[in-house]
Amino acid sequence: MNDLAELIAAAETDFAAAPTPAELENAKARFLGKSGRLTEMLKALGALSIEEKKTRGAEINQAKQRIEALLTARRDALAEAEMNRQLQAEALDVTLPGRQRGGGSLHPVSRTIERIEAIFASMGFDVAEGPEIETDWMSFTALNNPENHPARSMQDTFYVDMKDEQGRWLNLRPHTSPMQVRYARAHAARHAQALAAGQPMPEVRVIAPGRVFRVDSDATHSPMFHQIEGLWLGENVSFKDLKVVFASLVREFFETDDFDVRFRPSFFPFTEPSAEIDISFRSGPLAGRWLEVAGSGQVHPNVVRNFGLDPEQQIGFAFGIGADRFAMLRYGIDDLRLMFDGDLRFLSQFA
Ligand code: 2NL
Repeated sequence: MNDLAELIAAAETDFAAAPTPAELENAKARFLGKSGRLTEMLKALGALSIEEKKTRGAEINQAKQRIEALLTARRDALAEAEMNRQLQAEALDVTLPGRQRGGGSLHPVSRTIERIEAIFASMGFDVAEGPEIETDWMSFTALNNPENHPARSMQDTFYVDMKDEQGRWLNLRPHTSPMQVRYARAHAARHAQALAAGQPMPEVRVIAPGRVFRVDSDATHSPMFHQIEGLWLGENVSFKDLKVVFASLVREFFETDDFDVRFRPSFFPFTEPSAEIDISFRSGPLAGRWLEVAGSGQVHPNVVRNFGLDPEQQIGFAFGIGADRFAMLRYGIDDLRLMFDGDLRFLSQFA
């Protein structure tokens, strides 16, 4: 083998051994670069005679073309290998199932509130929502709470570090009654106009759902929970109407006729007389137990006056139900805390 054949063989081996395009370019330089082996051979031509230059020059050029062809072949091979590697790495299996969009759903308490709103709406009740931070007058005074009533204490009610116009601390409302007060007061003007025009007295028929706050926390009490209060005032609205409204709520909400309702005497500052409302299912998983589901009563005359209405002409009832408790009874949930942990294993069961 002459020196040029050896050089070609060496280039072929070197190019084949270069694993990357960069290393291949280094290998190229060793043969075809400024001081590469082939370039050195061309420089050595100067020492030869004209005849020898011709033949040797032609041979070297042939060898150069051969080495360049080997180089191009190796470049192409490396580029193709790189392309295949990329194709493999970025392979897309178009037969895979699509990515699921995380399907949201209503929280069981929201779902409960929406259903109860719809049931009351079907009985002609408005839905009133409003502020969660309230004045002392709205949360307590308007509702006939005496100045020294324990509900006002820091042990029972959360306060906000800000005072109202009377110089009293604002509170996180402990019930949604303030919204009914706002609603009733806004309608007092309408009553006055109707009376002046000799029209029949418009009724107040409203529910107020929403978050409420009390200093209380264990398996059955959360410092934040949901209440739905109801108020119905008219010329002649009585406990009889309350019983019908409440029985309708229970029938629609729990989708059964098979239950009893009882009123049990109680006390609230804002109603007189007052009653707890208990229900007992005659069948199903909750059968046989009396369940306390609401507080209620005939709205106290002082409260009617604070609405801006005349208790001699406007009479009626109010009630308060725990929306969380309704949700627990309806869905068979035994720990209130599950409701507010935000655990998707629990929540997704209601999707
Ligand atoms: C309870 C007790 C009750 C009311 C709420 C009420 C509202 C106004 C006027 C008079 Cl604006 N009363 N609300 C009345 C009786 C009971 O709730 O323990 N609820 C879970």
